[in-house]
Amino acid sequence: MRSPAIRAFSGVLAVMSALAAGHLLAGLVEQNASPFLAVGNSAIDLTPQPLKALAIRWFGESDKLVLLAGMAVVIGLLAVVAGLVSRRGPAPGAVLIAAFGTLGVAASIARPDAGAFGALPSLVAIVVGVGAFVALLRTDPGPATGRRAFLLTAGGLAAGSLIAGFGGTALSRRPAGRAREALASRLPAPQPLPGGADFARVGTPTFRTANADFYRVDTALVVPQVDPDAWRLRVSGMVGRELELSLDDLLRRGQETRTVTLTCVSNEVGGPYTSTADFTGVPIRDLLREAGVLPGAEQVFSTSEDGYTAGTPIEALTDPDRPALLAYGMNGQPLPAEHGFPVRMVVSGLYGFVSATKWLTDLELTTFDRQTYWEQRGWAQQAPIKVQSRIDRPKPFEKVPAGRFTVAGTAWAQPHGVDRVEVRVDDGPWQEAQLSTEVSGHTWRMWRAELDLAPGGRTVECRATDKTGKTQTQQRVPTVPDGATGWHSIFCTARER
Ligand SMILES: Nc1nc2c(c(=O)[nH]1)N[C@H]1C(S)=C(S)[C@@H](COP(=O)(O)O)O[C@H]1N2
Ligand SMILES: [Mo]
Repeated sequence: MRSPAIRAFSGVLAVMSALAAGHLLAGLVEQNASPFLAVGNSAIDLTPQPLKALAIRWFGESDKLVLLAGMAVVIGLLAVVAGLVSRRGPAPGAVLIAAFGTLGVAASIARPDAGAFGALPSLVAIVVGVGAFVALLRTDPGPATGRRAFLLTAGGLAAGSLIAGFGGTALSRRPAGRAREALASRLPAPQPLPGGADFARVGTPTFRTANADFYRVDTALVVPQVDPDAWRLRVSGMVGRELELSLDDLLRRGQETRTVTLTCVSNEVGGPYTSTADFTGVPIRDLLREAGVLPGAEQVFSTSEDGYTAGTPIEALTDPDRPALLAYGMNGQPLPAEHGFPVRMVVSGLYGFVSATKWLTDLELTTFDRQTYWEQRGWAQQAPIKVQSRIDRPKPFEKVPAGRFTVAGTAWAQPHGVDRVEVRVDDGPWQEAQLSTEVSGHTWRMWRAELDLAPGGRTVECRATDKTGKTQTQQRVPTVPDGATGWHSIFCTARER
């Protein structure tokens, strides 16, 4: 038989061909049924909460890339093993490859968004993987002719895998071109902001976050691609009248544009998961009135295209004072795919995991008994945003000139708004910061303050107070279950000029 190196190579090539064939087929029938992605998605859903939190802390928004790369390494090693154990013939490796494939089948069927063809890509992957492995190991090892045949088979499989892999990815990115343009023409251009809404010149973010820079947090390994023509929103459960609306139906209803700062419950003190945009869509309260909420209903249980679920208390959605939208526009553009195209929820004052469902497909009026995706994983049911502030300048451990120095940052307390921000150096007296022009209580507010920094190591801290008079607590609590608290502090070194 073949040398160990050739067998290992055959294992890797066979598994690669299998995954590529499955990926191509999934691109044609069901994107997330790709064996590689299905296993990855199951891994995300099955990962214990502490490990997930660690992954987000270490890798931030690259956590999914790290997972995919890690999976590729593990699968590669298993493929090498499949080759190495097939010393006398392809049978042991073929059995192993079929066993991995079965894992893919299980993962694709178990997906909450699995469709009728869920298992097909993984089944085809098994056939291709076993077939390729047997073909590679069976090519006559005799000299010239055998080597030619092997190289031809290997080359063919490698080229085929590349084409299938890229093809599958291209197919699952089918653009929603026409509907997107129709939507774009219905969206208002962003209105000018009042002067002095941010202190971007001294290091705060801009008041509005560009769509491309808006933070992104979700469980989707690949961005769901929803066909806007086939999209329907169902409003059901404890309602007088069920609704089923197309995108056109939604566009015919009253349109509202609100500037809202979204905040993630996973944001550590000082973290980046908060951004602001103009969201355009239909007030959720209008749809609830249309459907007629029955007495006893407590939450709107929302479901996304990819099976994610969240629960929003009805009071937050019917409160006349706070924006609560089924949004299809973001900063004058149709929602980008990463942020929930075609329609997502946006509610001021609640963390995103209980209020901002992207790729929305279902709103069900229920009681709080019905558990959501994150509740099943130890997060809270009720999650109003906690007043927070962050120092953006200086950066941690930055070296700054001693003497007068402008520190600047961001604060938020949706839906009430920020009333005051104070800063202090090395446990000294609190000094009130200057606030940017208020846009609304539903958005963040920037602050700046001139500090006098004596030479040496300095610790700068800030704290905010909201419009109800509640001052940010110093007590540090972690993000689980309902959002971190504590004062952001930065250590910097002031140096004589
Ligand atoms: N379908 C779906 N919607 C989702 C999530 C998700 O994982 N899946 N994550 C939620 C969380 S935790 C947050 S903070 C916001 C983030 O929205 P963004 O990515 O547009 O900033 O989306 C929410 N909506
Ligand atoms: Mo979040």
